[in-house]
Amino acid sequence: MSTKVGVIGAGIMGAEHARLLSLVVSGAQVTAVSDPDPDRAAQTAATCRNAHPFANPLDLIRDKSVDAVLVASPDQTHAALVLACLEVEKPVLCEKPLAPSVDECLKIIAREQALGHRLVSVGYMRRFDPGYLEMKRRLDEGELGAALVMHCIHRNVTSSPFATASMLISGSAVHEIDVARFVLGREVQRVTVVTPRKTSLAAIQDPQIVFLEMEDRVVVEAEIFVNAQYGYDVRAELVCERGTISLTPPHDVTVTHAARESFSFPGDWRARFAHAYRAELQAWVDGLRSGVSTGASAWDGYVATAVAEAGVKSLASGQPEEVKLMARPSLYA
Ligand code: ISE
Repeated sequence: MSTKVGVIGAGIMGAEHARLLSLVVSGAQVTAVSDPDPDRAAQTAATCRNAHPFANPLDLIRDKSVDAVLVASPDQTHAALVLACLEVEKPVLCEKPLAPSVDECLKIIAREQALGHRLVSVGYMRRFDPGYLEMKRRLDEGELGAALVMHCIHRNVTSSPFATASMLISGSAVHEIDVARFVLGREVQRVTVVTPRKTSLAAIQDPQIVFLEMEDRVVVEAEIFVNAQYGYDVRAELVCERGTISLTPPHDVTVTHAARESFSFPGDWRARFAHAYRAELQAWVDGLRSGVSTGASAWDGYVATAVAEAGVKSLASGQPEEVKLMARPSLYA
């Protein structure tokens, strides 16, 4: 019997998750799709063989045809929807961020702790990307010595017309924050956001450089540039005591032509992280069946939001900002 999944939100990511769950992931079936736009809900539901469209996500969460929920609605709706899933004790995979504010994340953690078992996963999909996994494996192996510095690049083609300067941190740099914690196995203690000359091609402060001071004085330096024009480009290099580990550009072919060698960049994260999204969903569905939680937990979601909040504060103050975390509850040990 397949796990019956309800997908909330039929925008770019909701439609993509629904497609992957129906056509690529094994052991799952999308039985319900909700979106405030009835046409969008119906369209995505139709791609999932007999899924029912819903207008109200709370009805979807409570419906008997749904065993587990995937939340891919706008960020500000995440906390209420995840809490509604916990209310009826249904597992939920929430797209990043878990919630835009620390207070909302803490409510989720308190509720999950009261239930005494983990039901919440957060869609930080880079944890399933083969490149970052190999980077972590090689670091943990120990041959290269301790990690000292991590250089990251995160470039999008263009940002949405509604983007704000703080969204570079809360929407994009959160991935660097989460993956740095994942690879390095250390927490962030201080965040500083530096604002270089801004591109004339956007109204907001873009690019931004985010410095994360981690435990043991490991430093992560991430360039976030969301109007880079030329393509979606994510890079990382980890500098260790006896060598470096870099992600290699994940293109399938390099073309030589007319005295040039070239390759193409993807247009956005869906193509760049296609493998990661598939692996993340498969691991979630397998975990639901075996009872083992995988991927980023509600705790990881809370930490990423807490660090991002400090980053947004630093963007405004121009100063380094401390990250203060609550003690890690035993549920997330
Ligand atoms: C977007 O929301 C994502 O999550 C992408 O992974 C990220 O690269 C992009 O910058 C965000 O806007």
